[in-house]
Amino acid sequence: MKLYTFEIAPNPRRLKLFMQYKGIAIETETINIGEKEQFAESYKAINPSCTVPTLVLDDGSTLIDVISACLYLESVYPDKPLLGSSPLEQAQIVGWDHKIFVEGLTAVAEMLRNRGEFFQGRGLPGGAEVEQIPALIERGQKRLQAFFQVLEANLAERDYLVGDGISLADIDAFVLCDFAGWVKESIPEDCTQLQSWYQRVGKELGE
Ligand SMILES: N[C@@H](CCC(=O)N[C@@H](CS)C(=O)NCC(=O)O)C(=O)O
Repeated sequence: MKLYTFEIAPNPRRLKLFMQYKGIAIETETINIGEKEQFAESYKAINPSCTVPTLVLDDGSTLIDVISACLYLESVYPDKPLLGSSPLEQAQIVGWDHKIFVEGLTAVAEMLRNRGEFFQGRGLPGGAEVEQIPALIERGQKRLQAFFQVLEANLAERDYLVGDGISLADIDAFVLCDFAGWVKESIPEDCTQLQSWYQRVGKELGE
């Protein structure tokens, strides 16, 4: 197996924390998206979407989404499960993963990508030419703030988003809280449950 990634970017970081917690080590090559290396022909041949991470399996199959890489790795490395231990938990974790990606990570990405020179003509990740739409900055901010409140409400009576222990859902939400800092947003002061969850989960992840 070989992993192509850029660990400080949010989606690669979700996978990094997942592997770190489970103690999985895979041959890794850095694709520096800050230097636009994802657009090199050699990488495009591996992942035509020009996004990171990409996990290439021994038979040459490629997994280009964090959730698919995590599902695969959880099957191959079942110790320290992060995708639930019952059908219900598994379903809830995948549900959170989807929600956090759409309502949280995408909200921050909208704020980040629709301003500034670096993302000009790159309103969406990957190779498609998409002009910036500044109105999306405000929409992203509102969406993120609303989502922080959703997380807060769900953590009011529980220590983790799903079940009794840490899961990919917590990793996704943890990465989201840090990614928000890229657009100068942070966990709101009134989200006290989310604040203490963030501290606890960070320690558990060794971050
Ligand atoms: N569907 C992918 C999304 C991956 C993604 O959007 N990665 C971003 C980094 S966080 C990227 O590669 N961006 C490339 C770009 O900005 O052109 C996943 O779930 O892993």
